[in-house]
Amino acid sequence: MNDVTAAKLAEALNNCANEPVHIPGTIQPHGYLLAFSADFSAVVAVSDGVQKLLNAEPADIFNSTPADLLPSSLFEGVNNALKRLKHGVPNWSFDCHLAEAEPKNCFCTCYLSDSIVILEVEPVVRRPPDDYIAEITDQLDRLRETTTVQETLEQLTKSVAVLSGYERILVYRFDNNWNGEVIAEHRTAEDIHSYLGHSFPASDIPSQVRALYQKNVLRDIVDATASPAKILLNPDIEHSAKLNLTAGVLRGVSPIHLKYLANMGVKRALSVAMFEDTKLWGLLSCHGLEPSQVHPYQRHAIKALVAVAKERMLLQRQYAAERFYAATEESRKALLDPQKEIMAPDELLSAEGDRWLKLFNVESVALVHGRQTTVVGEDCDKSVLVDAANWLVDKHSATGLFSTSELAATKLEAVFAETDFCGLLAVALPYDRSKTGWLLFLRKEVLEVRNWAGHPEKTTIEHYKGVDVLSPRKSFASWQEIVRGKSREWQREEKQAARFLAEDLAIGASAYQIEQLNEKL
Ligand code: BLA
Repeated sequence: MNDVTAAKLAEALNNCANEPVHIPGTIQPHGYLLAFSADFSAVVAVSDGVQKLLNAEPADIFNSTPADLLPSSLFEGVNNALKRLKHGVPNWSFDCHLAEAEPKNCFCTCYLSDSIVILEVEPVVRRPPDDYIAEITDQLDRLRETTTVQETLEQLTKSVAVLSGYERILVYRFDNNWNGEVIAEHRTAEDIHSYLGHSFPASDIPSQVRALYQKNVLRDIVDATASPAKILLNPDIEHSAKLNLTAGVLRGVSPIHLKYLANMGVKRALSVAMFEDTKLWGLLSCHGLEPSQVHPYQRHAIKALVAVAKERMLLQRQYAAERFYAATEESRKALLDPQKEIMAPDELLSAEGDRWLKLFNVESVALVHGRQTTVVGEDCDKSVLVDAANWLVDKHSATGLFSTSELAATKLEAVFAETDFCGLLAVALPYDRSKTGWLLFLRKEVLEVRNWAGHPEKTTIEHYKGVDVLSPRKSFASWQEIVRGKSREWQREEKQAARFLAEDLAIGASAYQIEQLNEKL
C-alpha cells in the first residue's frame, strides 16, 4: 500500500462518504417491498421475489391496482398507516396475517419516499417467548439500578444479549474526529473475539452513514452473507428519483460494508444510535455469528433499553456535574466572603489556588492581571504566561474563553514549546473592558495507549462503482499506538466553573481597586 499517496487516500475517503446508501436500489432479501403512487392507486415498484408473497408475477402486479392486488388485511393496514404518515410520523408498523403466503405472519412497515408510499413486509419466522414482556421489564429494572455511566453501559450490553440473542454486544463511543472506541462489551462465550478497549478509524462509518442515524436510529442487517434483492420499477410509470429507504428496516446493505462484516467474521449486525443532545455520541453495536432474524418486537425492546440507558447516563452526568459545581461553590463563597479583608486578585489566587488544582485536576493555575502574574502549583515561566495572555487578548477577547488539550496543535505551540504543558483552559476576567486579565488552568501530558483494531497503514484502495474507495480492513488484529502531546480533555462543567471563578476574581479586583482609591483620597 505504501505507494498510496495522502491525496489518493483523501479522495478515496471522500468517495466512501459519497456512496448514496439511502437509495441503494435494493433491499435485504428476506423481506419484500412494494411502492405505490401518492394517491395509493398504482404500483410503482416491487422488489425482486415479491411473487412469493403475492402469488403474481411483477408484470401482472404492475398492471393491478393496490385494491385488487393486496389481501384485505394488507390493504387496510396501509390505508391506516397512511393516515398516521399524513400526521408526520416517519414510519408506521403493523402486524399482518396473510392466509395465502408462507410464512403467514408478517410485520409491515410503511413510510414515504417523497410522496411515494412504501410498504415493507418482513415474514415473521420466530416469535419471542411468551414471558418476553416480563423479561423486558426485568432488564429495564436492572438498568435503572445502575449508579455510574460505566455500569449503565455494561448492563445495557448484558440486557441486550438476553433480549436479542446476539453473541457480541458493544458500546462504541465516537471521539471529536469520529474515530471510535469500544468502551463496554458483553460476549456470550469466552472464545468470541473481544474488541473491548479497541479503537476504530472514522472511515469505518463514513459521514453519510452517521447522518442516517439522525433519521432512523436503528440499522438491522439480518444476513450479511446474502445477495440483496433488486427493486424493479414499473416500466409504464415515469420515475424521477430512486426510492429513499431511510425510514424503513429492509434497506439493501452497501457491498462495501458486507465485505467489512465478512472480514470481521460477523454474519448479522444491528446497531442503534446513542445521542448526547442532538449529537451522535456513540452506537450500540450487536454482532451475530450466524444469520438470523430478530423479531420486530425485539428491535423495539433494544431501542427501549437504549433510550432508558441514555436517560440514566444523562442523570448520572447531571449528578456528577452537580457535585462538581457544589465543590466550586465552596471556593466561590471563600472568594467573596464579606467577613474577610479585601484582597488583591493575586492574593485571592494564592489563597484558593491549591483547592483548584485538585478540583480541576490540573498541575498549575495562573492569573495574569495587570502587571501581576501569579502561579499556584507547578511553576511556569512568567514570560510564557504573559505571552499566552497577550495572544488570548488578541484572539479570544470576544468569547473570553479558550481551551485545548493539545497546545502543540494550536498557535500557542511556540509559546509553550519549552514547557511540559499540553492542555490549557483560559478564561478572561469579565468586567475588565480590555480583557487583559486571564485565569489560566494548565495540564500536563497524559500518555494515551490506543489499541487500534487493524493497522491504519495497511489501508488499501479498490475500484468500486467507477471510483476509488478505501477497502474495508482485512485484519482486525490489535495494533498499538502511543498518543503523545495531549492532556485530559476539558469538560463542559470545568469550563463553566472556570468562568464563575474568573467572575468572582473580577468582582474581588473591582472591590480592591475601589479600596485602593479610597485609601488614596
Ligand atoms: C456501516 N460500519 C457501518 C455500520 C457500523 C460500522 C456499525 C452501521 C451498520 C451496522 O450496524 O453494521 C462499523 N461496526 C462498525 C465498527 C464497529 C462495529 C467500527 O461493530 C466496532 C466494533 N466501511 C469501511 C470502509 C468504508 C465503509 C473503508 O470500512 C467505505 C469505503 C463503509 N460502513 C460503510 C458503509 C456503511 C457502513 C457504506 C453503511 C452500510 C449500510 O447501511 O448499507
